[in-house]
Amino acid sequence: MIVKVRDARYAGTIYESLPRLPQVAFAGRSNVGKSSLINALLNRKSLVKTSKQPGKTRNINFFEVDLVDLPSLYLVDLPGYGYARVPQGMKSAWEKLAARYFRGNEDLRLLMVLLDIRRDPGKEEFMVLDLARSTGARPLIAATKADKLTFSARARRVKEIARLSGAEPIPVSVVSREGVDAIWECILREIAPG
Ligand SMILES: Nc1nc2c(ncn2[C@@H]2O[C@H](COP(=O)(O)OP(=O)(O)OP(=O)(O)O)[C@@H](O)[C@H]2O)c(=O)[nH]1
Ligand SMILES: [Mg+2]
Repeated sequence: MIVKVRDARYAGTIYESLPRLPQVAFAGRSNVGKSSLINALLNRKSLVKTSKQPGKTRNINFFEVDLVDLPSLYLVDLPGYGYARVPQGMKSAWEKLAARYFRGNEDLRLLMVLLDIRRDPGKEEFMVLDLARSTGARPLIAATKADKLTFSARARRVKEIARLSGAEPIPVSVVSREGVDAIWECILREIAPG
């Protein structure tokens, strides 16, 4: 099925104050490509600000998306984890913000966990995968910046990430647009089953 985006707009930062719609959230380290991927999904150059400088996005930003012949939804751009380093044992600003966002959020259908295809999943990825499971949202790993590797290196990395995380990652690139349609298919499976 081809997804046609009718309109997409910034809707705010606080979901308690927004009309209820299904949500698809994007989590990952700073600079992994969350904002870029949302723009690619929406076919927009710069609806969401992207940056070479990590830690640009510090709020949870909701983008309301109207689709042709399909239900509307929010794409939710979470801040990159680890933007505020804190002493061991203390919860980071990110964890506090995320805990508030995930807790009791029945509208969150799918959590895309973005991981640079050249990196192994670590503590932060496992933490956010657990958070998704606690809400009942389906977690999925997107391996970003796939264009940075040769075809064979990419296949090796996909296998390795699958082995370490226990889930098959979707390789994506906003440069080649590889994986963009595959992610829409995963979104539709959650918001418009059948
Ligand atoms: N080559 C390549 N570069 C990418 C890709 N996706 C993102 N980038 C680049 O990576 C940098 C960071 O992208 P962003 O989308 O701003 O990353 P982010 O995850 O939103 O970062 P924060 O908002 O800081 O958490 C930018 O310079 C992007 O152009 C990709 O698929 N391929
Ligand atoms: Mg961003």
